[in-house]
Amino acid sequence: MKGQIVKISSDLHFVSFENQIYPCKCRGLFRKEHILPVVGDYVLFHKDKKIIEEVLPRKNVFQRPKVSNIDQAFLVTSLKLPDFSLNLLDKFISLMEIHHVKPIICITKRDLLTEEELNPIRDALKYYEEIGYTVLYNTDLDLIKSLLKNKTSVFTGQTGAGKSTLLNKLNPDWNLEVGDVSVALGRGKHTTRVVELFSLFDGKVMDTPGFSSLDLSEYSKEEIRDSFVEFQNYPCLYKDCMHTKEEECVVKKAVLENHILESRYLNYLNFIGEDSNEN
Ligand SMILES: Nc1nc2c(ncn2[C@@H]2O[C@H](COP(=O)(O)OP(=O)(O)O)[C@@H](O)[C@H]2O)c(=O)[nH]1
Ligand SMILES: [Mg+2]
Ligand SMILES: [Zn+2]
Repeated sequence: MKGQIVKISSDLHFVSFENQIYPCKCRGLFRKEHILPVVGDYVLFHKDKKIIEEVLPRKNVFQRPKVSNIDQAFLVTSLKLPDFSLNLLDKFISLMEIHHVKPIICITKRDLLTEEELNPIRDALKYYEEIGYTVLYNTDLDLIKSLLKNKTSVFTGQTGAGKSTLLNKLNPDWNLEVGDVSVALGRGKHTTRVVELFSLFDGKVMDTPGFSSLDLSEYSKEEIRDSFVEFQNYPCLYKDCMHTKEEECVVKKAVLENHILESRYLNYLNFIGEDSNEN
């Protein structure tokens, strides 16, 4: 049988298969071969013996939280409290692109901004749509539900952005703890928690604060460059152009001509350590 690990508790691995959960142990061989299953792993398992026999190849794997085979990430991004940050949004997008996870931009707290305040942000978001990303609001519940189908999704974003609120709306049965922003921003509260994939609308989802203390420094400059997907539309003369000090760089030209959003380019420089300014 092929199932997916949805939770791990000491040596019990909870495997989901055809809407049932089977608590399984691993073959003894795993320990010897240093095979460490994580939540999200697709496995071949024996339903009656409750033994996991094989961990299937992973599409991706994250270390913190320890999860694998994530198809898409809802980047829950608040417009206010906490303030909207293109730097943070770009960081999440890069992290997901590097891991081959599809980013979906999910905007929250639209109700806290006036139309006037919203307009410049709307312009920026239009750019993200133009380069291929889905942008939606936390009020688009039917759309979100339809996107969950047959996928393994994570909801990630800053503490206080509204992840738990949204998941509770999608599934009132969960009753996830909704944080008081002022307390939650004080850090350190929900950091250690069991990672679990929940079934929802024919898909699997996870609410995680785990990706929120983001640091791209463990990735190479080339990986970060390639995570800015729209740069690939502007092939530079030098194939390995980093779009920094090179002359005749087509990407830099596109930034100057407003074909590439300037904040994206500046954030790129920021992430590869060529510039210390945030924006
Ligand atoms: N005004 C407004 N408040 C929201 C919205 N979404 C969430 N909140 C509030 O933001 C706070 C943090 O929400 P929570 O879901 O705990 O954020 P999480 O840390 O990302 O899980 C709570 O007080 C929510 O009631 C929204 O769309 N509009
Ligand atoms: Mg939460
Ligand atoms: Zn270039």
